[in-house]
Amino acid sequence: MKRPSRRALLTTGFSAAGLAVAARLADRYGLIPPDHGGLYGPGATLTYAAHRLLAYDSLAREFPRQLISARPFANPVAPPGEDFKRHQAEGFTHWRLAVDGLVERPASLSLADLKRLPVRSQITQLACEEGWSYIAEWTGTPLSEILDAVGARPQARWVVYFSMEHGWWESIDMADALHPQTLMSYAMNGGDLPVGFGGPLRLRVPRQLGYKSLKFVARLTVTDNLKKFGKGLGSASPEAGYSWYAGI
Ligand SMILES: Nc1nc2c(c(=O)[nH]1)N[C@H]1C(S)=C(S)[C@@H](COP(=O)(O)O)O[C@H]1N2
Ligand SMILES: [Mo]
Repeated sequence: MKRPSRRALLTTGFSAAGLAVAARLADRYGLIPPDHGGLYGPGATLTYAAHRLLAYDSLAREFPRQLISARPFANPVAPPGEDFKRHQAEGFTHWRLAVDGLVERPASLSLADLKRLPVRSQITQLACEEGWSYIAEWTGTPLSEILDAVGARPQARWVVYFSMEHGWWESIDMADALHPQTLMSYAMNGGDLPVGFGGPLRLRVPRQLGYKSLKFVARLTVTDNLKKFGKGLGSASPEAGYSWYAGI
């Protein structure tokens, strides 16, 4: 993807008159979020485009070990279905992460396969849109390593990811997909990732609000077109009234 210059946005400015120009610029550089329609569309576009233009590579804050929350809060999830319970009883040895779409070598990766790829740990904050947050250490495979391993094609623009929990799916752009802090995490605070926190596998996207950090991830699809998924808004969140892009 072609990267626009900082100057292009800065000289446009954020004035009301600038809004239309900014929208045109955003369009030209592919900076339109999938949920750009409707009442909040222009605001969502401006936020997303500004983040990508001004802070494409920015890092989420990482914290010292002593700030790890003693009692992290696990948001309740739907009761697990029979499939999930079976996986849990088997110690997740048959859990697979399917990787498909615009890739050279579609794959089905076990936790052991993932653990053979390069590993990264980081201490970051998970913030829910409802106002609470906690800090924890997450360990896992950078999503970029998975995309490398399967050979993501150059047309790739988004990564769509699906939870085993019904109705939960999300997507991110390549800026977040290839970002060094975006981890397919299988461990938390030094142990296996607990089921309450999304174990065995959770995508941690620390530059965005908690709802983008999907729990129980079982499939990734690389695509150049989000219109093909759900209602075409990029993820389940905008279908429920939350913005697709939740950068912090
Ligand atoms: N599969 C699944 N993923 C999910 C959720 C969920 O209910 N189901 N909740 C999301 C929301 S809204 C938040 S804020 C975080 C909460 O993460 P936590 O349970 O580690 O606090 O997980 C996100 N991922
Ligand atoms: Mo949340």
